Amino acid sequence: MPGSIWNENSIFINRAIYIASNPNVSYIGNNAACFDNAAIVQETNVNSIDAVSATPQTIVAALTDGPGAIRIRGAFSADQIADARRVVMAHSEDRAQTVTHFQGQAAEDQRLHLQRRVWNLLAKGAVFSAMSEHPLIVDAMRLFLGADFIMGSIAANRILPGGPGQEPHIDYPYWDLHAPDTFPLGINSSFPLNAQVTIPLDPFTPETGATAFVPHTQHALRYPGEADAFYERCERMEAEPGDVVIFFGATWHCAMPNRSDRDRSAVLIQYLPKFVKPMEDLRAMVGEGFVQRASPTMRQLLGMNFPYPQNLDAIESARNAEGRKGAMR
Ligand SMILES: O=C(O)CCC(=O)C(=O)O
Repeated sequence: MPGSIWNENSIFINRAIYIASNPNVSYIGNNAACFDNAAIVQETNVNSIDAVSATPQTIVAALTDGPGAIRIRGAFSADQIADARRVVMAHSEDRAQTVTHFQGQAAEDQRLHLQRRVWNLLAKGAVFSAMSEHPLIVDAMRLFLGADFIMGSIAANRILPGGPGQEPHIDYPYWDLHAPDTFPLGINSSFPLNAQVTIPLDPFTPETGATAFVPHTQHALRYPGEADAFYERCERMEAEPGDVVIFFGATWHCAMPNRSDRDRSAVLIQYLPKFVKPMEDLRAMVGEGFVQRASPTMRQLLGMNFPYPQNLDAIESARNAEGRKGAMR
């Protein structure tokens, strides 16, 4: 394998080439038909692309047959980034004790305070609505997760100088797949149940703790373990403020330690298909006023296009709620 498939101007190797050139890797994708498709045997340079050239199709290709992640240059303005960063810093200055994930080691080492989350960002600034409704991202998510996809979480992850990295993992709803018996028999990544968006608010470099990921690990859905040599195989999601990284959360990844003398913050957005229970109860957290003012896209992101679960027993008037014909939910 080439040393890096993530750097600027490099090309990514798609799944078929990756597997062919790695005989020891047992990434047998779930969609066997892909291997018969000559089109995906071509190398494609979509792992880093500018916002003007990116299309939903290039993004989805990178998440499915590509390495699992794509960086889009220049998706957000300097003003948006500055606005978001100001809010995140203000809300995390004295809130070291928020819930976090994959930080078992940091908790044991008493270093949790050097990594801070800011949850419920929609309620903390209009810029976060704009970020989550970015038209290119929304169109890509419609293609990847289905037209009625929802937002499961929008939060910031701030790692202070000297702050710890995370345990290599995969994301919600796969995040406890280390207990596979709690998932349906035969679960696989042939269709996605998650997409992640990282919007760096500070430079993401190896020194500041840019997210690490192992390309192509999304093809075989599995929680990474000790024997997987994550740190020897990983690439870094290096990016500048204004860029956005979109990845399939089934790709092994983690935040890395911040070895610099500056903060490293990012907005993290989780998107899900309409039927997956969201991780943050966004609809309740934003409040009624926000919902009243919400755009049609935002109402969809809050799950309002998909009205289940419902107390069907409490609906008084008889009606047909589902089906091709005459459905009224
Ligand atoms: O902040 C990062 O670099 C990644 C965070 C992440 O993967 C997570 O919290 O699940």
